Amino acid sequence: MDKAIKSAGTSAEQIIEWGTEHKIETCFDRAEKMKPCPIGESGACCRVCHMGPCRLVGKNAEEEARGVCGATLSTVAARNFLRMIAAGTSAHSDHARDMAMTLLSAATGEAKDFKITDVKKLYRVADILQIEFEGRPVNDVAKDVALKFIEDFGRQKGELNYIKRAPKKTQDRWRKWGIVPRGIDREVVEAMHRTNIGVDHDPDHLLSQGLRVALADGWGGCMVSSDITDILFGTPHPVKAEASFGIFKEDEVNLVVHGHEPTLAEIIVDVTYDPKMIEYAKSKGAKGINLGGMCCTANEILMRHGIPTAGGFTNQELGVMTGLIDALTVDVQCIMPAIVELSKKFHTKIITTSKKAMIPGAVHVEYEEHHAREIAEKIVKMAIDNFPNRTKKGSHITEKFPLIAGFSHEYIEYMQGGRWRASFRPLNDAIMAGRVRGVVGLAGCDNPRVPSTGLHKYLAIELIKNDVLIVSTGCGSAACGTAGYLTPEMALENAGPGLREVCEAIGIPPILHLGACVDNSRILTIVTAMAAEGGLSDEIGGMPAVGIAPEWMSEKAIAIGCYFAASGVPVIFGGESPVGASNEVTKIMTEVWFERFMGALHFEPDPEKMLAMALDYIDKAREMLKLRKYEPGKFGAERVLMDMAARREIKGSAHAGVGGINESES
Ligand code: NFS
Repeated sequence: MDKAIKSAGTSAEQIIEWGTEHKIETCFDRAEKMKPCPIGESGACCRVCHMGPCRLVGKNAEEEARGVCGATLSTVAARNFLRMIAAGTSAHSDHARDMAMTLLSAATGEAKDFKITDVKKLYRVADILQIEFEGRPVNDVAKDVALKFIEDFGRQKGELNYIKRAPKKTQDRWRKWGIVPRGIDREVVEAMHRTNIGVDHDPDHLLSQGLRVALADGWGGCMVSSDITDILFGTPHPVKAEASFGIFKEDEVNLVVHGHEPTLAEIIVDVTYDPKMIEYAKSKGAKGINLGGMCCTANEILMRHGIPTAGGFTNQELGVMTGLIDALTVDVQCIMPAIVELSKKFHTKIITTSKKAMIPGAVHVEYEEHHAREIAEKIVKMAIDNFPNRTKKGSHITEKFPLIAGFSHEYIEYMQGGRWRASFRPLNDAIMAGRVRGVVGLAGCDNPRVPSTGLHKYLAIELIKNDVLIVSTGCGSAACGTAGYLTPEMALENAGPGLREVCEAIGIPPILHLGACVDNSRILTIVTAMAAEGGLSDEIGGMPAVGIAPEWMSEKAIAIGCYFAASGVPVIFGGESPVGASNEVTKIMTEVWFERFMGALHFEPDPEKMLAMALDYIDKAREMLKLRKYEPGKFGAERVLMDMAARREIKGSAHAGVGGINESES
C-alpha cells in the first residue's frame, strides 16, 4: 500500500489533489497538522476531575505514576476506555430510541407518513418478544412491540429483552461473569457514575462494566434499531446500485443525505420520485432530481432502494468539493462541522435536520416525525431552488462503480435454500469442508490518519484470496463499494478457489454488504444462526469468525468492538491502542476476555499483522472444532482439472446450484 497517498480511493485522491491546487483544506491536511497527543492517545491522561488533567507518564508509569487522587495508570486507562464505550453506546441507542418512538407513532397513527411495511418481520420480532400477534390488527401488534422496546431503555432490573436471542451457552458466560445488561440507559449512566472521580478503581471491574454497556449496545440499541428499520421500511434484499463521486449528475439536482438516521431519508426518497417535484426541478433548468447518500444514512437507503452512495466518512468534504451538490442534509453522527465552512466556497447548502445537532452557519430545517413529508418536500425544494446557483467551480470528478448491497440475515438464509429450505446449512457445510476458511466482519470507519479506505481494500482482497467470506457494514462497505469490490465478478477475479466456488454456486459477491453500522447486529444474528445450525461451535465463541475495524476512529466503533468481544468474537482494530499505556488493561482485553468469553479486542496498526492475526484466529478455531484443516487451493478450478472423480464431485456439489454446497466433503 502506498503510504504517501491520502486516500486509496482513486477519485478521492484526485479531488484531494484538486483541493491542494486550489488551497482548500480538508481533514487530510488537518490530520497532518494536528498530530495526536501521545499521552491521551494511549489512555494515560486523566481529566475526570479538575485537580488534573493528570498525565501518568514516565519510565515505570504503570507501577509508579499516580494521579493527584492516587489513581493508577491502569485505572485511568480503563476508566477512559469505559467512557468511550458509554459514549458510543449512547449514540446507537439514542438512534434506536427514536426509531422505537417512530414505530409507536406509526402504530398509533400519529405519524401519518409512516406505516408498517414488513408485517412478517413485525411478527417475527413480536414472537421473540412473546407478544401475541395472530388474529390481531397489525398496528396493535406494532404498538406493543414499540412499547416493549421502549421498556428496554429505562429498565432498572432484570435483563434486556434481546439477550435471549443469543445462543444459550453465550448467555451462560454472560451470566457467569455478571455482564448481562439491565436497561440500556441504566448501564450508560452507571458507567458514567463509576468513572467519576473516586468511585470504581479496579480496572477489571471497570472493563466488565464496559462489556455490559457494550452488550446493551449490540443486543439492545443496534439490534432494536435494525429490526425497527426493517419493520418500517422493509427487510433488505440484494439491490444493484452505484458508488463513488460519479453518482452526482451534471444536469440534475443533486441532493445528498448524510448521517445515520433512516426516517427522514426514507421520506425524501419518496418525494424525489414525485412528478410534481420533478416538474419543479425541470422548471429550474434541471433534467431531474438525483438523490445520493453518504455514510450510514446512505447505507440505509442504498440497501432498501438502491440509492447510490458517494462513500463514507472521509468522502464528505470531497463530495462538496466536486461542486455538484446542491443541498446536503445531515442528521446525527459522523458529520464533520468543517463541511459548513467548506460549503461557502461552493454553492452547496448544508441543512441540519435533527433537534439534537446544529452547526453554526448551516440552515436548520428541523425534522419532526408528525410532519415528515412536509419537511422532506421543503428540503427537496431547497435543493431544487439552489440548482441555478451552481457554478463551474469544483473538481467535477466523475468515477463510479457498480455494486450489490442489501444482504440481511433473512436474505442470507433464503439464498441458501429458497423459501422452503432457508437455512445456514450450506454455509456451515462449506466452512466445515474448508471451502470457506472462515468469516470476517470488515467494518468501522475510514480514517484520514492512514491512506483512507486503503486498509479496508487491502484486507478485503487478501481475505477473500484466502477463502475468507467477508460481511461488511458501515464505512467498511462504503470503502469496498467505492473500490468496485461489491460485485459477484470480484469472486471470479480475486477470491480463492473454494470461496469462488461457493459464491458462484449461490450467485453472491465474496463481500456481502450488510448495511449501516447499527446493522453490525445482523452479524450477531447470523453467527447465532450458524451456532444453532450445528456442525460448528454451539455458541458464538469458538466460531472461525473474526471482526476487523482497520480504520476506526469513532467511540461507536469501540462500543461495537466490545460487544463482539463479549459475544465471543476476536476483534482486531487498527491504529494505536487507546489503552496502550497500560499492560494490565491490554492483558484484560485480550487474554482475560478470551478466557471468559472467547472474544478479545486487539489494537494493531500494521495491516499485514492484522491479516495474519485474523487468519491465525480462524485456523485455531477450526482446529479447536476439529474441522478439516484448511488447505489453500484445494477446491475449485484446480480440482476440476485433476480427474473424473473430482469433476463428478464438483458437478454434484457446487455447480448443482444452491443446495449443492450442502454436501460436505467426507
Ligand atoms: Ni460506523 Fe464510523 Fe460513522 Fe457510520 Fe462511518 S465512520 S463507527 S460506519 S458513518 S458510524
